[in-house]
Amino acid sequence: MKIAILSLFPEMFESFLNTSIIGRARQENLIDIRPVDIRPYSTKKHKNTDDYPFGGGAGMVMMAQPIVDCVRDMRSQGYKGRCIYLSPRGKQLNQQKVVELAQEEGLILLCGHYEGVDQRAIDLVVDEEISLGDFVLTGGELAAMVLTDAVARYVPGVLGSDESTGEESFTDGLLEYPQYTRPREFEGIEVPEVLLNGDHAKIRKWRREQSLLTTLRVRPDLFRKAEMTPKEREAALAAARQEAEECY
Ligand code: 4G1
Repeated sequence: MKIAILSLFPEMFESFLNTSIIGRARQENLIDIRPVDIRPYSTKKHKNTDDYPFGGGAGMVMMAQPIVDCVRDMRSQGYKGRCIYLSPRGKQLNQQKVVELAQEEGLILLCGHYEGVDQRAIDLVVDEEISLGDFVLTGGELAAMVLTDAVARYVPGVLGSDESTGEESFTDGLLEYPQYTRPREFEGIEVPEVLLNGDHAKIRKWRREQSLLTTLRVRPDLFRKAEMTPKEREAALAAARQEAEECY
């Protein structure tokens, strides 16, 4: 998979690209992630990339010309697939969209800065706008890193057999059960007994119950959609009821 990330601040991607699973996948040539500086594409004398907004208002707008020329140059260099503008105007990213994007041959990600980009660049070269959520960011770079990280995990070979995409319970629409490592006791808090006994059927059952109960407690919207047996559903609801009663 080839991903070009177009930005006015390509240096922001340095540690992301060279660390952990993404760093290893790049070294092994499983993914080609290239941060691309938009500035050299400006035809202005001083390589300006932003200008004042027509109609007035605060801040600056990224000019269409350097962006459009940069995207077209990436196309000529074999960067295929959808061009995505990370933008608060897009639909919110979710795991279904991540899996869909991972099927593309490649991606061109455009990161906005300041007040965003001239609408004509969007009209000319952007296929889709995607948002991380409803909050204010300084730029789209962090959003592009989040999207790239999530998509790269689905590229064959990027995850080791120990890190498969199915293991996270999110695949079944549930949150994860609590995890513990050594020592067995920390600041007076013991690791739950069931995890120490080596009874794997019992451990599986406990983890499933914990996933269901945590999901019900903090994300009732996910709980309602998740697949479970009527027994599991009743047990989680009973445990939550019990907890609620303990408040009195
Ligand atoms: C209006 C958030 C503006 C922000 C309303 C999530 C946010 C890109 C994202 C903004 C950005 C809201 C994102 C805002 C983002 C141009 C440059 C847009 C930065 C910019 C809720 C600033 N997911 N924000 N505007 O944050 O790029 O992808």
